[in-house]
Amino acid sequence: MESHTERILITGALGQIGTELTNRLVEIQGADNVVASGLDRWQKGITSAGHYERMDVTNTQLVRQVIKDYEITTVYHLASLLSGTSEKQPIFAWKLNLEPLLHFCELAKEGLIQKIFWPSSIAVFGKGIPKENVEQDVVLNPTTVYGISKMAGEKWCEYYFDKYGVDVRSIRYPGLISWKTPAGGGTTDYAVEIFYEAIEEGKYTSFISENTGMPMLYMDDAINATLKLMEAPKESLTVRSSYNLGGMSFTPKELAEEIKKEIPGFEIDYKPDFRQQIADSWPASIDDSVAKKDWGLTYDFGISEMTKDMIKNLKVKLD
Ligand code: AKB
Repeated sequence: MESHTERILITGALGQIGTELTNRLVEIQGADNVVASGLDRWQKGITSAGHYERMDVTNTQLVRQVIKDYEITTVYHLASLLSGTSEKQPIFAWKLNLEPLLHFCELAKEGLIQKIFWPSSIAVFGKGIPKENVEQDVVLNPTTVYGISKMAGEKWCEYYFDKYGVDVRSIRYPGLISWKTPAGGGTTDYAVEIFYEAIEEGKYTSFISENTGMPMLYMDDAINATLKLMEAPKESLTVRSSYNLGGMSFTPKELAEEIKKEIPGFEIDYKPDFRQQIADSWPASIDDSVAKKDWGLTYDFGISEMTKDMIKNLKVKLD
């Protein structure tokens, strides 16, 4: 493991992953070494990071200045539009999901930063790819704007590593589930919303049909995996596009059964919307053996541990 003080910039720091990743990075590196950034105005308690920059990540001049001012060594570039929102704003999604990544790669090429983390997604796989246990190296065939942007981003990461030795690392996240921050604009968001509605209303209408399986990951496991990948020695990494991460796989019906064990009487019905088509083009389960072998990926949460933890914490939060 490489253990030294880093100066970290997080983009999208107020988002679903960003909020929790920022807290963990503050614990590890100290608040003064962590700069959170996002589009919101600064307000007290906005983040646990020692610094906050209100920054549009497509503003290349400002980004360069922030990196210089804070002597940033490592960037966690999380700002992105998710799958549902990307379908509604395709051109903007392409711009936001791709251009800042290229800019960070350029800054690393110049030697201004040393390491970049960039999230990809299971959305890269797409139509015609086996549904179950999708391997690391299958041909990618995304049919969504989001998937296309993530596939292109992966290729750019690989290109900058091969050509210029830029140390950019990436994970293909499945759906992420957390009680601390709401999801926003994704196809897998039903698996977060369902918990809020189960606790507050005792029922939920799912926008994904009952037997559609998708891979999911509890946020604690997602953060641990991200930090593990970033701490791994360079030489152990064999994938420079993006690592598969399987987490757990379940359908809305299976999740509802699990919730009923904790909230008897919980009811679910199904009204699939445009996101069903997106889900239909994604895999149901993922083979993540390469990540396990290269950098020791492990998980603590399966569907029942996750469900119990979500309900326990959300009940307190929503009280
Ligand atoms: C989404 O649903 O868009 C995201 C993802 C799987 O990348 N959660």
